[in-house]
Amino acid sequence: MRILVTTALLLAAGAAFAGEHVVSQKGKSFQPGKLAVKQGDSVRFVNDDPFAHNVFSLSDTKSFDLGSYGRGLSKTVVLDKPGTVEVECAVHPDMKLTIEVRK
Ligand SMILES: [Cu+2]
Repeated sequence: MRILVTTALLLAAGAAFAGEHVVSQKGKSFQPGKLAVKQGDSVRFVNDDPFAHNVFSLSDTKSFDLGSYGRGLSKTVVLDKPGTVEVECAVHPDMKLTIEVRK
């Protein structure tokens, strides 16, 4: 499910086939809560709540920590390996997102 492909990002990155997906953090949940992307795609996490969220994953497929940031801000991660990535928020333990990265 490809949410959004930003032409400007593709031009800037020089990666003709990589897509960008956008996940919103709203109402203390990731929206959508499940996402399928292609290997090499990026996911941008936008904080649409009036308080800070965190984004991290301890998955073998992709381990990362984007830190905590407030309303209106976003950070991006590139998913360069196929597999399953479980994304969480350190501030709100109930927030979970599963990303399936396909070859
Ligand atoms: Cu949160």
